[in-house]
Amino acid sequence: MKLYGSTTSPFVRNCFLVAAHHGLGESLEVVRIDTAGDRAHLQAMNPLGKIPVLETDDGEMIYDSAVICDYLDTIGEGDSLFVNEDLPPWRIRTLLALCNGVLDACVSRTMMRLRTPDGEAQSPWWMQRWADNVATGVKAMAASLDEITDHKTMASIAFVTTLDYLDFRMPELGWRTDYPDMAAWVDEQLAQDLFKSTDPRR
Ligand SMILES: N[C@@H](CCC(=O)N[C@@H](CS)C(=O)NCC(=O)O)C(=O)O
Repeated sequence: MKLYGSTTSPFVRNCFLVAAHHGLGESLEVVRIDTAGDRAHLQAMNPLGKIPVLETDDGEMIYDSAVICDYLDTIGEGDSLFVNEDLPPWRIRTLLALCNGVLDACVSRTMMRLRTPDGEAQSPWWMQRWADNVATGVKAMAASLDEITDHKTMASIAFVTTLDYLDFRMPELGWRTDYPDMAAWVDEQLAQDLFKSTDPRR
């Protein structure tokens, strides 16, 4: 299998962490792709032009990241990350959607900032809208923290990758000050080898 992506993408990181949980790391070749430069190549695999894309050994292209995570979970050998005695599967998927929505807003904001560094072509309205979406999303994550800390699930993985991405790309948000309990839990998780080896700053 090939996972097309980049080391900075939190969506790719989620997929990689699911694969690693299931002992699929060896059978997964990670192929770096530049979303701006390799656009035609990427669109041929995913018409939406986004990473990650998973190419299965049968040549099937799977996107987006939530679907890739689901797929890897079904072929893996470890305990399912979408099945848990305390959290129904729909709740795990809703919390994953919450995290991915926060990431969508943060990624859009980051792309706008990086592509228009002088700020001239930026839309202040959209920059504010994305910042609001991130803030209300993180507030909802903090309110759900007790649901996810006791078990390793897709939701707990997504909480960590999402909040670490905010530290990386939007440090001015200051979520750690507003939610110290969540920050303490995230730091415990980030000390684990798998999170360390997938740090987007590396
Ligand atoms: N909903 C998608 C989001 C993926 C996404 O936004 N990926 C970004 C990189 S982090 C991307 O490929 N952006 C390129 C573009 O939009 O042109 C998923 O979960 O896979």
